[in-house]
Amino acid sequence: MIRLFKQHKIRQVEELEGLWDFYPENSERVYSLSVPGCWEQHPSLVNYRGSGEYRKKIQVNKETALRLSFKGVSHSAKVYFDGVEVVRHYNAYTAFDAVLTKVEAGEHEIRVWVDNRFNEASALHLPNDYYTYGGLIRPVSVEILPEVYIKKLHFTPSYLQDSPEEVKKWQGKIQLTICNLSKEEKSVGCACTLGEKHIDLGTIAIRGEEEVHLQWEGDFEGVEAWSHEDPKLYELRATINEMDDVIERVGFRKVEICGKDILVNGEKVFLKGFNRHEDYAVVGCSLPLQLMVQDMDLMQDLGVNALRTSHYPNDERFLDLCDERGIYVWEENHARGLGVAEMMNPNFDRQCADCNREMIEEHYNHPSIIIWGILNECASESEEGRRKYKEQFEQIKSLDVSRPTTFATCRHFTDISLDLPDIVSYNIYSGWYEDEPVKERNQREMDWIESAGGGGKPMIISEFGAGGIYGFRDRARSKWSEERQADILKECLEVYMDEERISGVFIWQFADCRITEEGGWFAGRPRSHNNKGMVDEYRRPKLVYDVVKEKFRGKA
Ligand code: ADA
Repeated sequence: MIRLFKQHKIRQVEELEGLWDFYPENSERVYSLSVPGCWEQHPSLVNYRGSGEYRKKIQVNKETALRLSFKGVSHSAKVYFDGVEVVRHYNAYTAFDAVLTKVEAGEHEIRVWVDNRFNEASALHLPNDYYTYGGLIRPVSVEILPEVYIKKLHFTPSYLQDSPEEVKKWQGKIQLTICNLSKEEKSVGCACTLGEKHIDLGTIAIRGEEEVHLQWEGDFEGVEAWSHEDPKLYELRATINEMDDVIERVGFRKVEICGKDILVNGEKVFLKGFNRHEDYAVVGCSLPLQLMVQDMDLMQDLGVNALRTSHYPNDERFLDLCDERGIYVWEENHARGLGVAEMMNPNFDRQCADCNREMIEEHYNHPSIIIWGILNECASESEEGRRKYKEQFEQIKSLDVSRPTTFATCRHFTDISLDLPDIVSYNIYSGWYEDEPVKERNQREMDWIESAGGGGKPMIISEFGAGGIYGFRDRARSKWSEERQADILKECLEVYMDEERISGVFIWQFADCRITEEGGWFAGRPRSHNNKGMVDEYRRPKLVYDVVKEKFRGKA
C-alpha cells in the first residue's frame, strides 16, 4: 500500500512490493528480501552496514513513459534502468522519482544500489541515538505516464478573517504543475473537483518538453473544517482531459500564531503527545500499515492529540493516519544533535535544503501537519549555526507560509537563535539528566527564553522523559527502573501540563528504539536501545504507560 487512499483513477500505477533479489557488495550470496523492508530483518544482515544492489524485472506492454517512485531508500541510492543510471538520492526519509520517456515494450530491469554506511559524504546520517537501517524501506512503484501529466497538486485552505466564529467562510488555493513530455506543443483541458465543487481551469497550451504552473483561488461554501475533534477530509482531484489525474486528500484547517497561543481554526490548542521514531523490534524502520495502526491506537489510548516526527520526515501512510484521526503533527527535517563541526560538513547545507524541499513538496497537503521543525538540538548557540538556522527557516517560508516554524533547542541559557522561529521549543530532562526540582528549573528556562529573543511567542516543551528498562522492577526505584521512570514522568507532567505559559508538551519518547553502537552511544544506552519509551520496542507497556494515560486524559 502506497497511501491510505487511491491517488489515481486514470493513471495506471503498480506497486513493486514483494520480493526483490539483493546482492550485497563483496558477497557471492544473493538474498530474497521483502520490499518495503530493511535488510536488517534478515538474520545474516542484522548488523550489516554496507552497500548492495536490489534488482527487479518489470514488463511494459507498449511503448510509454514511466515514472519510478521511491518513497524512501536508506540512506543513499543510485537507480539504474536497463543498466543506465537514471537518478540518485541521499536521505532515507524523503521521496524521489525518475521519469523515463520512450520505454519500449518488453522486459526491463530496475537495479537500486543502496548504501547505509557512515562517511564524510553523509552529513545527516551518522552514528546517533537512533539507527540508520538499510534498504528500500518505504514503498516503490512504477506509473505509466501519458505524454502530458500532472506533476504536482497543492492545496492551501484559509478563511476570511471576518468569518463569524461559528461559520467560517472557507477559501482555498489550488496549485497545479503540468508537464509535457513530448517535443510538440500540446493543448489540454484541465479541471478540478473538491467535494461538490467543480472547477474548470480551461484549455492550457504547453510547449514541447516544458511544464506550466496553474493557480486557482476561490470560495468553498458549505464545507466542514478539519480539526482534532472532527477531522473532516475531502478528495481533491485534478484531471487533464481523460488522459491523466491525481487525487489528494485535503482538509479545511488554518493554523495561526496569536501572541503566545497556537490557534487551529481560531481556537487555542494545547498540544500533548509523543516524539516517535519509526522503529519497531522485528521490522526496523519499515513498519507495515498494521504496526503503524497499532502505534496510533496506543497513542490515542494514551490520550494524545499531537505527534512530533523525531527527527525526520515520516512515512506518508502514517501521516495519512494522522489526517484521518485528527492528530496535530510537528514534522521536522532530518537532523539530530549536530554540533558546529558537523554542521560545517561541506554536504550539510545541500543535504538539509534537499530534505526541507522534498519534505514540504511531498507532504504539503496533509492537514494534520501544523508545524514545520528543523535541526533538532543543533548548534543554535553559535554564529555559524545561527546562520544555517536562519537560511533554512527562510527556505521553509519560501515553500510554505501557511504553517509556523520551530526547532527544539538544548542550548540552555546560551542559544542565540530563538528570535528566528515562530514557536520556541526546548528539550529538558529535569529528574533524569539533571536532578533539579522540575518546577523551578522550568521557570528558569522560560524566564531566560523570554529574555533571549523568544519573548511573546508560544513555547513548547518538545522533549522531556526518563529511561525505564522494560521488566526492570526495583523497590529502591533506582534510575532505569520502571518505577523511577513513572515517578519522573508523573512529576514532570504535573508541572508542565499546568504551566499556562506552555502551549504544548511532547514526551520523549513513545517507544524504545534501536540506537547506533558506533560513536560510543552504547555506553549510555543499555541494550543498545534508547529506553525512554512508554512501551518497549515490542510495544509492551511499562508502568509509566498508565501514569501518562491518566495525566494526558485528564487535560482536554
Ligand atoms: C535528546 C534528543 C533525542 C534523544 C534524547 C535522549 O533530547 O533530541 O533524540 O537522544 O535526547 O534520549 O537523551
